Amino acid sequence: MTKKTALITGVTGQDGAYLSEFLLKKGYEVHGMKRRSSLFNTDRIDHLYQDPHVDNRNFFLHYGDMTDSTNITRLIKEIQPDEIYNLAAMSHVAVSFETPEYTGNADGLGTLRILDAVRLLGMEKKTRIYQASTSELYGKVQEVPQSENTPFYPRSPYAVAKMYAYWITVNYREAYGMYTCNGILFNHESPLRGETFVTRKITRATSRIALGLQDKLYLGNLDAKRDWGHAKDYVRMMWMILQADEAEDWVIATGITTPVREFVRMSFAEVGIELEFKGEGVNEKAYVVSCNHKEYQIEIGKEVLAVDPKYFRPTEVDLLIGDPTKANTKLGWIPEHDLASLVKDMMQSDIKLMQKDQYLKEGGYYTNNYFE
Ligand code: NDP
Ligand code: GDR
Repeated sequence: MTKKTALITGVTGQDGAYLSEFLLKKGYEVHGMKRRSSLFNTDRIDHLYQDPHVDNRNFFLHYGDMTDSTNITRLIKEIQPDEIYNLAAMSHVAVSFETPEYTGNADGLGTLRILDAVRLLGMEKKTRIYQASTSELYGKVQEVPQSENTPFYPRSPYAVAKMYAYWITVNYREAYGMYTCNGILFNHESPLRGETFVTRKITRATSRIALGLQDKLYLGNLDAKRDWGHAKDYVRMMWMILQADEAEDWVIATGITTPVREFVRMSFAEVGIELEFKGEGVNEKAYVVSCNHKEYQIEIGKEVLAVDPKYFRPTEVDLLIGDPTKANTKLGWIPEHDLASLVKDMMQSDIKLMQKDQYLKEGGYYTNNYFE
């Protein structure tokens, strides 16, 4: 059987890293698009890197940007991918309110650039395209659980850009008979999650507080509810979507929703710390009630969490809960992780990482203190 070739945009991100690993294990030749940056931005994929001077490589990195159609067209022409996974995006909802035009360009028009390059190059029948769509499309609650048939009501520049990307993906399928699919993925997290998304911000801060490196964690809306899964389960589904007989759109979710506050409680419980939440809204705080871990000693009654309104969003998405029935029944997708194993995985990883910081601090070296 001939080796399949995949192009992954956003290869340096959480999903790009897990997907690269997954496809390499399946025997693919994997090409990743990465942006030029003034510092190395390949931490998540460094373990996959292959010296360009050796033979028989199967993992290649190319400079590129979703805002540059000349670059995208040239890459697709050179690589001749069988499958494109379009994961690149300015993916932070709160930041999209600060950079709405750029977000529209990269996340919305960027998707068009990929689709149209494939069409202009006459590769419509060769190349299958996966578009990283999102539960943020549902935005303001219309119905729960949210399925492939739930109407969209985006609530951020990010979600509006992703809505354009969703429909242009559908349109190129219908207009040109291309194999293009949307995976409408609900939140998925992992030890590789970006540090400013709420789950990773919590597991990092919890680890630092347990190790005495940080006093307190500041968060925004503790009432928001999300359907959190593990990124490893979700990248497997991206691949399954492109192997299906017909190009379709799919909801990928666990079907269980949890408030941010509960994610905090579960993370602290992983290091033996029980919390009590008191107060409401901007005055809500969390205090240590007990600590039964011999390694992590923390003062009983200590305030470890407060709300900072600067993390509130101009328009919020209050409740996401997905209905993955179609993916379960038609593609046989069953996630291996639940929320408890996700939190455990993230906490174990962050504790190890922060122990490194602890050694550095003890040695008098600077450790990263940036918590946005
Ligand atoms: P990350 O933020 O971890 O990764 C985003 C990737 O896109 C990074 O590699 C980033 O590069 C790259 N990127 C950003 N802007 C550009 C650009 N202009 N040109 C080229 N590359 C760019 O996101 P995730 O891995 O979590 O998510 C992957 C995709 O799935 C995104 O499109 C996201 O919107 C979507 N999604 C994610 C969900 C989740 O819960 N994780 C749920 C639903 C959808 P760099 O490393 O240089 O910043
Ligand atoms: P989200 O993820 O916006 O759902 O987008 P994020 O983790 O940023 O927020 C989830 C919820 O937590 C609330 N929240 C906070 N969020 C952050 N980042 N920081 C805080 O301090 C904080 N306090 C409370 C938020 O208000 C929100 O309700 C993610 C991204 O990966 C998108 O790219 C993807 O499309 C969606 O998930 C599905």
